[in-house]
Amino acid sequence: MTREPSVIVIGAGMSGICMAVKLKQAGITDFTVLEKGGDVGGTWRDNTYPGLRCDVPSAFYQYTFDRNPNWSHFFSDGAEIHEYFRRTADRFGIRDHIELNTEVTDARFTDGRWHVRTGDGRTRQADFLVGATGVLHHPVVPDIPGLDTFEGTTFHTARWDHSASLAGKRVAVIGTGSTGVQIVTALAGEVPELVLFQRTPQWVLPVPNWRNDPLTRALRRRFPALTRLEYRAIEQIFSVLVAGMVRDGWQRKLLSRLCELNLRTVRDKRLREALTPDYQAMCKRLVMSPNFYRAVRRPGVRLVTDAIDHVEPRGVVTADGTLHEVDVLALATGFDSHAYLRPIEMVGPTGRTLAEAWADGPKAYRTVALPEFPNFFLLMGPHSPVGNFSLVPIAEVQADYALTWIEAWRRGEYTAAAPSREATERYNAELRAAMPDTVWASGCQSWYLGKDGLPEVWPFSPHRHAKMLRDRHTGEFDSEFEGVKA
Ligand code: N01
Repeated sequence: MTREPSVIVIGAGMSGICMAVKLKQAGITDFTVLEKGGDVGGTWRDNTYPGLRCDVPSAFYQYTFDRNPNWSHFFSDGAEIHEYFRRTADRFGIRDHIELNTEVTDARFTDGRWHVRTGDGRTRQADFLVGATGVLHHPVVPDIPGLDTFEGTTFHTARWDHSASLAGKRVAVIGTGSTGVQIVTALAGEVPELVLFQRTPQWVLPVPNWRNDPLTRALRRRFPALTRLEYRAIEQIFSVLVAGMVRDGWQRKLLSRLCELNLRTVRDKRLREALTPDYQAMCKRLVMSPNFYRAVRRPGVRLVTDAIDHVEPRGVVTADGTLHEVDVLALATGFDSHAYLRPIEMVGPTGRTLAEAWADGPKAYRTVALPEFPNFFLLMGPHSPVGNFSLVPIAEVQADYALTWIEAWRRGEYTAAAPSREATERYNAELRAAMPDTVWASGCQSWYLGKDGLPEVWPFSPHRHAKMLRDRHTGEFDSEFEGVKA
């Protein structure tokens, strides 16, 4: 028996596009991608701040099925990456399957199918649901007293207001994660006054960036094997580095040393002390920048380490009572990395809701599925290997996994399947046991940590994650649910 599955994918960012292309390549025609924004590209559509670049080399931050020989830089900028994802959607003919400005509000599995409701009140049905809503897409606006009284321009960095000209303006940036560092590096010297409010210093790895010259690009176009080789080489290097830096390997020592040497380039003792973290490198996501320390030393740039007390109409007041007058306030304060699918309301056939399932924090089965939510798969789900690694190969591995289940359904091997609670608990217990030894649990605050203080990222090598998902582990799945005929 063969059946034609219907699939709804939520989100047309990097992972949603990946899933859609894979469905199309498998000959599945009945699929729809519901995207709440007005364009594809997810994070690369939302983030347009000055200095935006991917901190993973472009040769490795791309799909294996759509290698681009024309990347302009080793680390390309946000606009170029966004354009790449838009082009992939066009080249693989999935645009017709994408419904933009269509926000999913709730999804229920009843009568053996997913019933997915969108903001316009419509309900669509499908045999499978894939959540590809991304990890970092709910901006966190800090709870700073008086923030709404500021008379200048305020925005979160993921909602950069390009209508507000920065020419001649005094700009404040709150936050020193990858985003804050990139913005400060880009704006130093471009605006008369730039104030960086740093709550916690970051370790910064000075990885250089370079332009891919026309000859290199021509060679890549002429010999596509070169791009494949480059991808594999960077993948190997990243896998070895990430695997060793998560635990206490030589890689962690090497990268820590490079960060320390970078910090030493700051000759001013007081400034260097202010920029010196009191936790291990890589405990927070490592920031990559060859020229951040040069930027903070430029005339017109000021690093403020006093705690922010409140904001008033003219600027930011720190705990020592100083008013830092500014015209623009950019909130580089990060994202709610634990939201995942929420606020979408999901209900499985047993009546269990996603809110109940994740009351103690998001947990999944092998990063990709949830007990009691049959025929549902997650891309970039809880505990995915997102720490300083390319998310693109991870999305591909997870999409391939989902596809193997969809293919098995097509062959009539089952009707509805979800991982068992026991298997999910066993898997999560294994993750929990591995967490205390990871660098993320070595004593710092970061978006990697969950409510329970334990990291919500993959504690092993990315290679092990890929290997784990090569097998469907069918024995760990339940296939009988209320209202579903086997
Ligand atoms: O956010 P973050 P991000 N008062 O959460 C500070 C990816 N990314 O947008 O450290 C004062 O890292 C907070 O301080 P503290 C990448 O995965 C990738 O920078 O909590 N400060 C911190 O300094 C990255 O890891 C690229 O003490 C406050 C900052 O805000 C992830 O996105 C580029 C505050 C938040 O840092 C998130 O990076 C950019 C408050 N009330 C981002 N609240 C690439 O290149 C928060 N902070 C791919």
